Amino acid sequence: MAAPRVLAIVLAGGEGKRLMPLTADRAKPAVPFGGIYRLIDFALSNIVNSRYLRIVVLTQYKSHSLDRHIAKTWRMSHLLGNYVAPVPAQQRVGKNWYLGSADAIYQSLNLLDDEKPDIVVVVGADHVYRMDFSQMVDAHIASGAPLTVAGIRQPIELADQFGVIEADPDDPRRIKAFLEKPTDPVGLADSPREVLASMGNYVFDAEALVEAVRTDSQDPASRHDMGGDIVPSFVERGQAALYDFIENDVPGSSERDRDYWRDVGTLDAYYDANRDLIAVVPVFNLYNDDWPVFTGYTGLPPAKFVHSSPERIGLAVDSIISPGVVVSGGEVHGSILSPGTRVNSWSSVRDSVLLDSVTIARRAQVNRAILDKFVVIEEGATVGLNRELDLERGFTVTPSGITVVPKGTRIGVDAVT
Ligand code: ADQ
Repeated sequence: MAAPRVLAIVLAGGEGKRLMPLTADRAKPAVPFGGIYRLIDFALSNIVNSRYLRIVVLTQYKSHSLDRHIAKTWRMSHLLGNYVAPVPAQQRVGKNWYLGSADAIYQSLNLLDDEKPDIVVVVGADHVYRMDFSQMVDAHIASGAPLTVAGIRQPIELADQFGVIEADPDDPRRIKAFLEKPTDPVGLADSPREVLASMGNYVFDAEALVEAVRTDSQDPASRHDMGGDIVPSFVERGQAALYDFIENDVPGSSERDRDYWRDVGTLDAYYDANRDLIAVVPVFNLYNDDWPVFTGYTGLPPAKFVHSSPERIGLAVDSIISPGVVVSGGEVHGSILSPGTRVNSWSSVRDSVLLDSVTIARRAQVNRAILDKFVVIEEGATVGLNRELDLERGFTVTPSGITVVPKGTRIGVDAVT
């Protein structure tokens, strides 16, 4: 049988309210991650590494920095028939401009007409993981179902953030029931503290997808959401198959990072997933050359560390340091430093995530904080040492006590501007 024609659709229009202030003026998939990446790079790298090279990215909310990143990083050769095309919402006017993810696909159905795929792989853009979608596509074809949903076990406390899948006990590859973000979830029979969560990744027979989003567009009661409306409609008709992520085996994965998947939906999850990258034996290994994570290369010079007298030392340990960073006589521990950041003498950065071009002046201290782009911590100023003070200064402090400082803020000893 000839290989099926596959089109990949990346849903990249999410607002990411729970990641505020990092999403104040960028879409969630454009949020910087791991020093040099944006969240969307993980989904796009998975698709490209799976050898699917026709990709549309549906953008919507505050998509400027996302569009720029895609144009700079992900341009492919149209001459070879390969592309990554950002497609903005089709500019509806009025309050219906921003509808759900199924509406985003409906508004872009002309792309399916042009491309005429047999199969459409639909994935979210805000997760950190490795997945070979070709394995899921093979399982989808073998199942004979028009829709396959990828599932992964997650702690039951998180069930209200996910679509929860109930597999058919007589045929575990069939989905018997699906509840979007249930508040009273039932745990798995063999593990009551876990549920099987939808990863927000789907494989559709193209015709079935077109039919489903067309029908959904006519339904005034629908929220036009993939997880809330489209998936349940297939499940109700007994037409949805399950693909368990545990079956996926990506080249170069270790025992430790094989099943890694993080929904970085909250600031704490974002912070934790960043720090997963720096474990001595990483829980998520960026150094897997068999399944690279691609991103834009900035042309910045290498990172540099200077000063090593007894009086002051410029160093970084248990950390990720990006190109263009200069650590000059300050100390960095357990942190992620993005391109262009400066750490100056007698300062200290601990257990923190610093986005691009942050400046830490002399004798400043940063502890358990996320600093967005262009933040300046002035000489002798601190952040993250006193949570009450950080709240008084108007910063977000997460439930686990991480202080988040918005883009461009200057923190002085006496004032914040
Ligand atoms: P959520 O992530 O809460 O749950 P949603 O906000 O619709 O669902 O986001 C899904 C993806 O679609 C994200 O990548 C987002 O950026 C994108 N998106 C949202 N609205 C969009 C729009 N109008 N245009 C384009 N893209 C849009 C979903 C599923 C759950 C599943 C979790 C897994 O609904 O069933 O468990 O993902 O994280």
